[in-house]
Amino acid sequence: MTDLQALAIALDDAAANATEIGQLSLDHPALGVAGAYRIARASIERRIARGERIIGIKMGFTSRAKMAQMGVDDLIWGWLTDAMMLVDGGSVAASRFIHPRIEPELAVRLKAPLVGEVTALEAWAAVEAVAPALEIIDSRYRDFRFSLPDVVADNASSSAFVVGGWQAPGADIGNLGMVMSINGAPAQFGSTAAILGQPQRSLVAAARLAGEAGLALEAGWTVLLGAATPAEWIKPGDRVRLETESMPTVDIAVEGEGA
Ligand code: OOG
Ligand code: MG
Repeated sequence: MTDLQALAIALDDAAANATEIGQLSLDHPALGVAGAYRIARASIERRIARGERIIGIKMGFTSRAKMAQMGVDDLIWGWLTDAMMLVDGGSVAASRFIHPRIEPELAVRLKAPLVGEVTALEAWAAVEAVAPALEIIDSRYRDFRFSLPDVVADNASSSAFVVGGWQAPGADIGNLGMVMSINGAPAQFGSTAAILGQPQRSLVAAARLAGEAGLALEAGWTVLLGAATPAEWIKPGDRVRLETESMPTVDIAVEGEGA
């Protein structure tokens, strides 16, 4: 088997320098999903060594639209660090990214740990607050193309995210309309129901997948539940706004040359 640490360094360098690399699976066809999660973990350890802090996880491919767009049909997860978190209403430099895309999501913040097999009711009881969110994904692979082990090793394309105003988890979040606009023009329309039919299921899946990796979702963590629509490309000068039924608006601007 190849040296997983060397692959983790290649991916971490690509992310840190915003430079693309070739798909790992082309040169390492024996790389499986388990090895890929070890690569993701090792690349996050490098971020932690540089002073970043883990603040939660993100779920990927929880909607049919995303699976179809990327040609992958398994749920995946990745790590979130404090350095990925942007300020609602603020901006982010385009130079941080290789070929960024944005997608509408829901985020939850936990008040109690969750681990392994839990029911939706148990999962929801651990939620302190829920919020609309925009996730900026940026695959480190050329042309944004990957296999399942590739994208898992690349920390599920995690790059940046912005969370809107936190709400009490009392309201029914199962079928909230979402409109994501770029520069004032609606680009994607969807519903939170697109997230596994009911976004609470994404939190159940997050607890299960984390448990399989020997981890607990921790109190205080943020979990991104996955995109409700396909992702949209973004470029310098763009301002992206997400309107979610019965929730506050969240928005972010992309700064840089061309703006
Ligand atoms: C992988 C990440 C998928 C989601 O919300 O489904 C994801 C990718 O599409 O590059 O974040
Ligand atoms: Mg996402």
